[in-house]
Amino acid sequence: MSSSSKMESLILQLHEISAVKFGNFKLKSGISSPIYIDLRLIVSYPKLLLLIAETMISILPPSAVHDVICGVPYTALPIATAISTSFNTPMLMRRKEIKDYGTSKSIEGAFEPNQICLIIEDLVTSGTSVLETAAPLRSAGLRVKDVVVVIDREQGGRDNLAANGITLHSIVKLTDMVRVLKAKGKVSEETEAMVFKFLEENKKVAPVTASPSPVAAKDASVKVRIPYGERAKMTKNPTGKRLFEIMVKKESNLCLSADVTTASELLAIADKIGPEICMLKTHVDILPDFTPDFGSKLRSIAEKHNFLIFEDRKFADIGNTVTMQYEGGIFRILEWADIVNCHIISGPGIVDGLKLKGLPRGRGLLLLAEMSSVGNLAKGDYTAAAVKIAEDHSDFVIGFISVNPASWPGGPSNPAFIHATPGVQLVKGGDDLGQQYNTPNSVISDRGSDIIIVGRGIIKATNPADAAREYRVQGWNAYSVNCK
Ligand code: 5BU
Repeated sequence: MSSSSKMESLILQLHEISAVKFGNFKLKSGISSPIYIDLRLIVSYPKLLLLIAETMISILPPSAVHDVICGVPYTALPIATAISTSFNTPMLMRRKEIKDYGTSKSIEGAFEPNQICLIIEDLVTSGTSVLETAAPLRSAGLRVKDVVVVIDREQGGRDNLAANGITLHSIVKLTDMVRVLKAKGKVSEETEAMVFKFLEENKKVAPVTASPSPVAAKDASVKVRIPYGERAKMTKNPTGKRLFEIMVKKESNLCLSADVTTASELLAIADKIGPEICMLKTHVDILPDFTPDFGSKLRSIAEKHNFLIFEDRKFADIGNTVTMQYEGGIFRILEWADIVNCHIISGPGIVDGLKLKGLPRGRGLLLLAEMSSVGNLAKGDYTAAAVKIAEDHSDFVIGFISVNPASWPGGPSNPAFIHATPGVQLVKGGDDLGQQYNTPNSVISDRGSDIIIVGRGIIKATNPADAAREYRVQGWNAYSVNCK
């Protein structure tokens, strides 16, 4: 059989088992599509599964060499398994959920650093799922250069993947598939025209996460970000500017929340994770072994690795009191923290107070516009008041602690302001005390934030340095795919 008749036979078989459906379907990205492809069904047709596996490998150019393969969970797992057994190529598995017991590994299977891993996927729309699998593979030291898929929906995936250094190979493009089905009398001319029109109108689907917020889903195809480097030029505050610049230089929008139990552990983890982060967040009042030289020690580590220090002090009192709390006491926060944050519950006087001390030193302030915990009251008018206060003090306020800035009326506000979001882990969830977690991609891509703040996701990982790298890569990918 020639390769084109093999392709036709494969397309017809997929149609035969109803893996290709025509109608009106809502896609993961939120858009409605006249065609839907469900390759989960192929597990019931072993011969077809094998044919797909063999065809995938046969279409690869010689440049797509690889040592191991990894399927994107879950639909592509059986395809990857079939390829692995047919071609005797070792397989890896990426966990979608990372356990917090046992080894906590996100990649299962044996591999060596620098080995090349070919990603196997059933179908590509925007390429998000492929990127979500590539990130932990790369974090684990593997090289990812190619992905092979059964169907390319031709909706931007190729470009989004190329922007992340991954070449897309597909058995069949959606337009070719519909053309073959039309030629074989399986779909009408009207259906064909409808699918082509849909593809024409939806050429570019921005990457989204598995559970996009309604706002993000609605706007998924039009999301474009202003690069951090451009925003560095818009901010009036020197610390805000430096933060954007560090993010660009280190390709990191990761802030480590160093919630360890001693100052010596904190300094050790700051040194270890320093290369991965743009900012390190402290709660200095939880450290029993705090000594007056803590600040200078931390600052020298921050200089060594080029990150900023953010003391998550959450000031809340009247202006006069916070000036003393900021500068004085045992901790002398003003001496060593580049950035602090405050509630606005007491009104704008708190910002005046902090500014009095902080601005002459070039420090910056984040306003608590939202919080990550269940049932918190920072929303609606409160959030809007934070935005207003920030605008009135844009020389000192560098941005916000936010949770979903994309949902704010008018979007994430003036691009000079930065959004930092706590409550981030690799899987959505929460703890027993009200913390709520979203994924790096959902926080940066769907919710329009700029910085992910990660605590236990890194601190409690078996290998915090590996975990930090994974968060950095995921956070950065989520930013860069929408940044043109
Ligand atoms: P976690 O281990 O990633 O859950 O830690 C989150 C950190 O962010 C922790 O230090 C909190 O005090 C901090 N945090 C938060 O979780 N939610 C908020 O709304 C604010 C800060 Br503000």
